[in-house]
Amino acid sequence: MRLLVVNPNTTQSMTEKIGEAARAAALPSTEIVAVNPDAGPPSIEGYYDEVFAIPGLIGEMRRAGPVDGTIIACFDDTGLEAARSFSAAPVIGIGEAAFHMASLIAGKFSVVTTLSRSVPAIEHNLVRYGLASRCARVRAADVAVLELEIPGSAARGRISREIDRAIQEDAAEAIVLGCAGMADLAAALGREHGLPVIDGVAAAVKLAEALVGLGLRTSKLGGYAAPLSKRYTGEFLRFSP
Ligand code: 5HY
Repeated sequence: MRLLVVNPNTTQSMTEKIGEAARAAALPSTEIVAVNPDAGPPSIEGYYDEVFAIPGLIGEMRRAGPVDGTIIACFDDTGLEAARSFSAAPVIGIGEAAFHMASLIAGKFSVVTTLSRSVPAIEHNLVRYGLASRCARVRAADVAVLELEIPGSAARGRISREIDRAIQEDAAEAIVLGCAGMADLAAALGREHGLPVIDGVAAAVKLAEALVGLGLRTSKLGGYAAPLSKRYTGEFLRFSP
């Protein structure tokens, strides 16, 4: 099968990291195509960045052509509903994937994300997905997204300390890493802290493989129905359904 993994921000080094994490999790027979848009925010930190990342996300999906599944490699699950409306193949957000995986192995989990401004969107998603009751707390490690791309930065230490707090204060039984840019940290942090630490990229790859393996595709009977044909104007003309 062929899975498209879209990093909706424009930071190539993060896309490469995401692609490596996806390939490490994927079956040998699964082809991973990791991409990011040229235009848009270099990092998504809050609602305003998120909205300007969505055209680029849809543009990469249009450019990729036929795929068996798409993974949105941004922990806010940026543009998830629009992407599911656009594509008949399954579309998985790494946030939703990680929440579901955590709920299968822990009574309750905590999320450790980047900045506090990113917390409300994640809390909102947990409610929308029906998993808020399984999440003890969404925490911010006070790490800017692009700090994760700087070798030797203090980011890993701050994330590790926030995991300690989640274990001590939340009684968290598992940790979900709340940024695609943390994908390379999950295994080591799990060993360091002695509990499951989940990376949403790997979780999304395995869920996509499961859906494709079962022959399940996005239902087009409701909100994910294909967009109605109409002519968009101006710079969005090329997105006309
Ligand atoms: C992400 N932002 O996974 C989110 C994380 C966040 O550019 N990639 C980003 O902080 O919301």
